[in-house]
Amino acid sequence: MKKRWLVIYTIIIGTFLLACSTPVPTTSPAPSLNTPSVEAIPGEVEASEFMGKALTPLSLQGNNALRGTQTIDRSTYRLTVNGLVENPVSLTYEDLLALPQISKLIDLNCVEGWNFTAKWTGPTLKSILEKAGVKPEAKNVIFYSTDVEKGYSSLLLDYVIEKDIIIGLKINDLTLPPERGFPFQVVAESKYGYKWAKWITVIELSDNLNFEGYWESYGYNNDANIGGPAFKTR
Ligand SMILES: Nc1nc2c(c(=O)[nH]1)N[C@H]1C(S)=C(S)[C@@H](COP(=O)(O)O)O[C@H]1N2
Ligand SMILES: [Mo]
Repeated sequence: MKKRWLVIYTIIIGTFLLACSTPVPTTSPAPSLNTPSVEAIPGEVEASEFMGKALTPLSLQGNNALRGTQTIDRSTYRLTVNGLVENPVSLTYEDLLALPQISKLIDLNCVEGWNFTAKWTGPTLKSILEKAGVKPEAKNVIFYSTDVEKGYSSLLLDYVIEKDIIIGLKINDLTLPPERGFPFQVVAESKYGYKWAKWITVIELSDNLNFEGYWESYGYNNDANIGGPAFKTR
């Protein structure tokens, strides 16, 4: 009888001690893939509207990363522009910030069906390519990222120039967070999300119109026009 009470007391006191020593979570549950954690940079305020349209808050925007978030250091980052150019260049993050910055209101549409509306700010790809001087033979722009070194994706040079395609250094007025592609994401308007390359370190000018990036090599359409076929048609 005595022994039994000792056991019961031990269990009660033991449970109490364990409960007290278990740290109480101070943060919310781990965010799911679609709710990236956004750490605000001091002094930056997220825009909630642009050109009379409500923006999707970053906390509600989707996030896709085939090999997880890539962490790129701002101070050592270099963007190389090479291939069919007059003189290859290597640009710092500050070089990108020093170019004329343009803001656009554009929806990102993932081919999986989710989308969001954001304000994107950054220089045009044209202004970056001009620094290297594009050779007339160049037809295709290939983006190399830290998660896909053989070339993540590509966009036709004509599309890049005619549509004044920008790179997004900022989204809703906030510096692009690491999980969203820091230092930038290609704002490939009118194309499905898989063309919106993130974590880019090299831009290659090429005459190869048959280049296939990561998703394209798995059968996704190289045109990737929103409303058009998601997969290769032949
Ligand atoms: N380097 C790289 N870029 C990428 C991806 C990726 O996995 N790696 N995912 C793409 C896909 S499928 C989509 S829908 C968009 C999503 O952008 P977001 O995660 O910033 O919302 O990024 C695209 N860019
Ligand atoms: Mo996507």
